[in-house]
Amino acid sequence: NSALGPHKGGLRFHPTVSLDVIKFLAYEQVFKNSLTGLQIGGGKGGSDFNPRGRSDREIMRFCQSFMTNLYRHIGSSTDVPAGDIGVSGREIGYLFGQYKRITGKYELGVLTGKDISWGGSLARVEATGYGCVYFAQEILKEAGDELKGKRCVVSGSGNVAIYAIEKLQEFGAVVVACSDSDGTIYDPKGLDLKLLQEIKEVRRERLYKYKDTHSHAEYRKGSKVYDVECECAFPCATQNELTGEDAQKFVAGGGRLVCEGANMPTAPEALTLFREKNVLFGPGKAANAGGVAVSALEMQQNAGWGTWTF
Ligand code: NDP
Ligand code: 2IT
Repeated sequence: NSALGPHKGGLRFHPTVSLDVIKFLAYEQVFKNSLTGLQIGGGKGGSDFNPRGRSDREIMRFCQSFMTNLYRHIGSSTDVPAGDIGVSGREIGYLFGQYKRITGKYELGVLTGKDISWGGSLARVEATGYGCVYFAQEILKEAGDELKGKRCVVSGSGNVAIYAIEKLQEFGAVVVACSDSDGTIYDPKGLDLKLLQEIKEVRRERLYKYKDTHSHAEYRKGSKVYDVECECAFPCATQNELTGEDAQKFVAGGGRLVCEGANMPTAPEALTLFREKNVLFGPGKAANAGGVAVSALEMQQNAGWGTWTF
C-alpha cells in the first residue's frame, strides 16, 4: 500500500533531531501509513532548530527559510509534510505561506495540519490523541474491561498529549499526571484540561505554571510521569522516554496497559518486561496512526475543494 501514494509524514523541529532520528521516524511511518489502508507512502523531515523561547517572528522567519529549500522536494503528489514535535498549526501556516510566495500557487494538498480557515480538516488537531485512546479502549474491551474509572498518566503536554487527555476524560478515566521535558505535574484530583490548554496552546508557557492557580497540585521538577502510580500509561512525548527502570516502577505500581501516542517511546528493555508481565500494549505504529489517517482525509478534502463534518 505504501508504495502507491505520495510520501506522507511529519516535520519535526527539535534540538535532538538528527539524521538517525529522522530515519527511524520515516521507517515507522511507512508501516503506520500502510496500516491506515489509505494511499500514502512514508516520509519524515525536520531540523535541529530549537523553537524554545523564540518569538513568533523568529519562528516565522525560520519556517520561511526552511521552506525556501524544502519547496523543491514537496508537492501534493510527491511528498506531503505535516506537523510533529515543535511543528503545529502555527508553523504549518508560516510554511504554507512561504510555499505560496515562492511558487505562486495556492496548492492546498502540499501540507496537512493546516488551519481550518485555509484548507485544514476538522478533527486533525485531535486525531492522534483521540486515536490512541480509542485504541486503548478497544484493547481493554477485548479483555472485558474499559477505561472508565482507570487512573492514568500521559507523558508530554503537546498536541498528542492534550487530546489524549481530553478523550480519556470523556471516557471517564482519571488523568493524574502529564509532563514536559523539565518535569511532571501531578494533580491527584485529575488534571484541569482547560487550564492545561490555556498554558500550552494559548500562552505557550511551561508546565510548572499549572501550580500558579492550582496550588493543590505538585510540580515535580526532573521527574517523569512514570514515577506516579497508575493503571494505564500513555507515552505521548518522544522516543525512548519509557526506560526499563520506568517500566519496573509501572509494573510494581500495578500498571496494566501502555498505549503509545508517541513514536517508539518504549525502550527495548521496557518492552521485554511488558511482555513478561503480560502488560497490555498498543504499539505506536498502530495506536498513533489516527493523525496521519486524518491527514490523508485532509488531502482528499483538498483534492475535492471540499470540507467534511467532524
Ligand atoms: P509537541 O511538540 O506538540 O509536544 C511534544 C511534547 O513532548 C512536549 O510536551 C515536549 O515538552 C515533550 N518532549 C519533547 N521532546 C522531549 C524530550 N526529549 N524529553 C521529554 N519531553 C519531551 O509534539 P506532538 O505532541 O505532536 O508529538 C509527540 C509525539 O507524538 C512525538 O513522538 C511524535 O512523533 C508523535 N506523533 C505525533 C503525531 C501528531 O499528529 N502530532 C502523530 C503521530 C505521532 P517540551 O515542551 O519541554 O519540549
Ligand atoms: O508521526 C506521525 O504520524 C505524524 N507526525 C503525523 C504525520 C502526518 O502526516 O499527519
